[in-house]
Amino acid sequence: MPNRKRPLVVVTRKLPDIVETRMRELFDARLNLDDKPMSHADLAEAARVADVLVPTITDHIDAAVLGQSGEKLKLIANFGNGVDNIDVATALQRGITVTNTPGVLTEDTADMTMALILAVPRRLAEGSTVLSGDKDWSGWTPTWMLGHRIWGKRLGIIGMGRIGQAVARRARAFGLQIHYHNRRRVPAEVEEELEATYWESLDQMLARMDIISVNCPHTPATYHLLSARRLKLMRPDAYVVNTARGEVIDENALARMIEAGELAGTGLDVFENEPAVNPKLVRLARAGKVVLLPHMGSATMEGRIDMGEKVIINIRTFMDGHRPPDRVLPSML
Ligand code: 8YV
Repeated sequence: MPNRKRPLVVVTRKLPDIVETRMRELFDARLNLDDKPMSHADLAEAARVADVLVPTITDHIDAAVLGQSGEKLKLIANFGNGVDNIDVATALQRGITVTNTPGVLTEDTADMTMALILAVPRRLAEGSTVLSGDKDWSGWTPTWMLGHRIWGKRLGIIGMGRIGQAVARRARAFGLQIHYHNRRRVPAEVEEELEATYWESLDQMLARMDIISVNCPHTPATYHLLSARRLKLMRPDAYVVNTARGEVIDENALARMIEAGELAGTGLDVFENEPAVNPKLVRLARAGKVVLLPHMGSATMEGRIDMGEKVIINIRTFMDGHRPPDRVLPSML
């Protein structure tokens, strides 16, 4: 950017080298090379001095942090799709634009969702420990390690946006019948392509599904959408998979019900209080009843580089005086 002052861009976590290098070329980029999570006070200081803040899911950009923001901070370019780590309403009120990185983690997250849909009923994680454990394998028997078939079962997708649709496409190839609940019904051609059945009532869908996949964002409206009451509507032989946000499910109620045999199992990539994981869930994972992953849904090198590219495009466009492509609008919250 010749003859132009480079914006001070504070990046809160370590990003792939290629992304950081490009940021250094384009901006006065303050990087976090040792990847130590920033404290609330560090974030407030970053908001005070930066022109642009690049946070991730691990940074809580709340009203207190935003309250410290200086005159300069005009853009928060989130490195991530979900923006529930940011108090977007307060940011917008303060005239700060917020952007995210949609689209580039759709396929990776859908792959991980499908992996959990397979792993839980087919006992993949449990089986893989048999050969890596201390005991010798006693050999094949006709009645050992029996899971459940997924072909021909019903999958209920909560949140039929980009990721939900990508999950549906994969699931169809595995012989699952697609059902969904969404704020709005998707266009008829999408329903036709996916042979998807729409349920306006989440309660009614839950009671009829073999597997539920959570693919909606965490917003005030979706907090504990799968509440204890709703989980009780599900059949005891049904499974729940979540690669979206932990907050969408009442985790305690879910763990309690699996422990009590009121639900067949769950595969979770996200948790209500990350990085803390409900001890009941950890116990169930040790007993082979649930599959837990440490928020890996979008963790591919390609995906992270694409996310970085999106962040850079959002910052550059904004600095050039245009509307960045991935603005977060109040209607999306
Ligand atoms: C990202 C995610 O890795 O983008 C999202 O919403 O949940 C993740 O998979 C994370 O948000 C990075 O900030």
